[in-house]
Amino acid sequence: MKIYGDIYSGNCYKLKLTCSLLNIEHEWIPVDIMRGETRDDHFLALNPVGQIPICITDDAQILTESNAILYYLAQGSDFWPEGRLAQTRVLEWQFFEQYTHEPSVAVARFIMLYQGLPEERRQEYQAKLKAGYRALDLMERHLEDRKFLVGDGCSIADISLFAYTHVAGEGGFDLSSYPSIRNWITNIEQLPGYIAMPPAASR
Ligand SMILES: N[C@@H](CCC(=O)N[C@@H](CS)C(=O)NCC(=O)O)C(=O)O
Repeated sequence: MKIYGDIYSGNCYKLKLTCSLLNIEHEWIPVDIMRGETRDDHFLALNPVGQIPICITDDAQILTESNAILYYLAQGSDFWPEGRLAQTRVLEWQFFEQYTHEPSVAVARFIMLYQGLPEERRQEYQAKLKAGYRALDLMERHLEDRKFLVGDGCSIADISLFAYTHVAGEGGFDLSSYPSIRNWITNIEQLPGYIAMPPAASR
């Protein structure tokens, strides 16, 4: 299996983390979005959308969309819980991640960490912060009396949302008033096989 990604991108790191937690062997092929590597002909032939991550399976199928790939990786493991209701709850959180959380928390981080908060994006950045805090508030309320987002164990819902939440500080978010989120982050970091995203300074 091959995974094309940027380890500092939460969408890509969530695959790396899942492979590590589930002990799935793979070749990691680094792609630099800042150098336009997702837009060259070679990459566009693999994913016409021009985005990472992508996964090429052992039988040469090209998979796109990080949360769909997590589903592919987690089938048959505890990270994809049994039962129609639990599975639907996992999907609810994953859709929330892609439509509400990632477009604010990850984009604020991109503007700050990758682009250095340029003047022309400051207004947009403030709007992303506001929307991001709304998403974090919702997670905080849900996690007040829970160890993980769905059921008693860690699922791919947690992995999806962990990816950008645990580095939200790099986007200017202050998690000090989110104790339940901070406990949840620790719960994930303590899982056997956990692998950290390398520090942003090493980018
Ligand atoms: N919905 C996609 C989003 C992927 C995405 O936004 N990828 C970014 C990196 S985090 C990317 O490839 N950006 C490069 C570009 O759009 O040119 C997923 O979850 O996989």
